[in-house]
Amino acid sequence: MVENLKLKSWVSWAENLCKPDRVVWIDGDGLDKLRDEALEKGELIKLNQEVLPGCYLHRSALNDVARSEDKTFICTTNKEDAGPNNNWQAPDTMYARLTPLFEGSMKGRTMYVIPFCMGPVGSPFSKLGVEITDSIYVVLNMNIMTRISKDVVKMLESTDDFVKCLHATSTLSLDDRFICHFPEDNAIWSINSGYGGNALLGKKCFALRIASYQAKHEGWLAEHMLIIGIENPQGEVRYICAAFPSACGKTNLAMLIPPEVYQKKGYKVWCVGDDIAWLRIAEDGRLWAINPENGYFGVVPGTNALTNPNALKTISKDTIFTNVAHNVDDNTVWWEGLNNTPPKNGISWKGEKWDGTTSDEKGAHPNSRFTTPAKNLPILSPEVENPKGVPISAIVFGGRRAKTAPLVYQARDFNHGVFVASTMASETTAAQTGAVGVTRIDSMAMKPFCGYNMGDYFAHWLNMGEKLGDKAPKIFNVNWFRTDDNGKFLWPGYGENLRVLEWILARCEGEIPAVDSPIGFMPNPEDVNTDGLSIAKETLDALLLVDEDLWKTEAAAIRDYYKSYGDRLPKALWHELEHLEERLK
Ligand code: GTP
Ligand code: SPV
Ligand code: MN
Repeated sequence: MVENLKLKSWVSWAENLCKPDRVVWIDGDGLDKLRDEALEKGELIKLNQEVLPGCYLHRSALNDVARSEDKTFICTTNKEDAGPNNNWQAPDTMYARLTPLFEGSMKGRTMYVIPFCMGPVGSPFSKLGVEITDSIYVVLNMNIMTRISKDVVKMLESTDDFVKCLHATSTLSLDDRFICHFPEDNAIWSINSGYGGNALLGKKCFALRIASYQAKHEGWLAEHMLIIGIENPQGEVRYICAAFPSACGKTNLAMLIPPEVYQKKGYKVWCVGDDIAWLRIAEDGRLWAINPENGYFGVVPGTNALTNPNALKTISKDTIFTNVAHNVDDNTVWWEGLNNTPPKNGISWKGEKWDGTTSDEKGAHPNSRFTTPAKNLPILSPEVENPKGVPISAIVFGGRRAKTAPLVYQARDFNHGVFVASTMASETTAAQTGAVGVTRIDSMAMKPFCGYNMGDYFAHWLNMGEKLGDKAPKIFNVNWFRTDDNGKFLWPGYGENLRVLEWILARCEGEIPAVDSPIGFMPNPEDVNTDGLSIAKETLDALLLVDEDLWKTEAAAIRDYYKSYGDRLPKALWHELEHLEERLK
């Protein structure tokens, strides 16, 4: 299908290895036939097309419902280059371990070859990839999440610069499940998982792990960040990037609907991206961002008409639901947090009869997901296809912290911001396998996604700050998840988060003063706009409290964490830590 020799020989090599019955190239056409095949095989269930046009339900294997971090490897020649933040194996060792697993793995099946583009087609920011897979589910999801077209196929005729992504479903055996990255070879090998982040290789594997490695060498940043534009009543749009760990609120913030008082004043929010940002310093010396993706792979539970009406509208058509409950009576879908009326005649994500009352079992898996095209989002930014991207005013970091982190604070300068980001911690969620609710440091929300030693990554961030100079975005930290003594969230969150973003933008414009604290600049409580919000003054005070004892414990944990990077940890960050310890004395 293509004449590019490097691509052709790689595909023939994969064909010889995996031994499929046939090879099919994907250029965006003929997907209806594939969908029909998936329906026939039971890989997809066609939902009620009157209520949910173009929507399908997929149930994954019970052992394959989240990213498997313990099965994820960065394979660099030197172990130190992968860093303490990654599982490591030498490339030769891993190729030798995986080759027999791929051997004949597609016998009796079809091998699909998917050329795809991450980022607007034709943008100098964008990058090409080719995923080989034997899963129709992967093909259909990649078609939503990335740009797939004849134009992309054509682009591959004239370049050898593409990431080689090899995926096989195989037996889904947990023991032989591997998601391996070979950044020195621009290659990814994934086997025995069909789940999102493990199998849709354009997403975390390419757009973060491989791209972060490329970005380090090419002088840009690949980050786990949403991108939103906030339009003020004067019609000016300012863009913010925000990095929160998995299942900590990126999609919800990216699609937020302003509180009524803001709507009346004329505020609008535009979504550029909900999960990944590629950032470069442009000719004007500022930091500009594109969203490399073309759709959203979002957490379903908790999505409803109050929390995220934009998402709800978006997923009412052309959407693949994975691991939600099936309402057999009207052939629709249901999940925890949609409403209080679970189906009477339902089937749970496990494929078992379920009616919401018979057991403690959930109808939808906590990490059940929707895959939906960006073009269906009502507040999609008109800049989303702009090849230059959008200029970034502020970078926000945040996690899920019951205590410790206040609602919002600002870093004193860029280096302090890198310190704040590198030391952010969050409670684990269902987005990765393993225990939920364990607090761990997740630097820049990138710890599971940085394709190289994070000590070097911090140095790269500091270096970018130096290059940006006084044009650098201001850096902030937020926490929507602070709780009271009964474990109840103190902050209403969701659309109301715009109130915090307004403070952030006012700080960027130098419009309001702030209070200096040991951890950074805090808002004066009266500068957090609470018009139209019923929140007690004590609650707001509690949200903004910096508990110095908790922060002393935090500083000690940071010290241990930093030590794990040895001499790869930049000295500037040790200085920042000493400064924090000093101020807490
Ligand atoms: P990934 O797709 O895994 O990267 O997750 P994400 O960061 O996009 O998180 P998402 O927006 O899907 O939110 C995850 C969970 O957090 C959902 O259950 C949301 O309902 C909940 N959530 C999001 N924003 C808020 C908020 O402001 N306050 C509270 N209390 N919960 C929130
Ligand atoms: C995440 O876990 O951060 C996700 C979902 O966005 S996955 O694609 O599985 O990584
Ligand atoms: Mn994510």
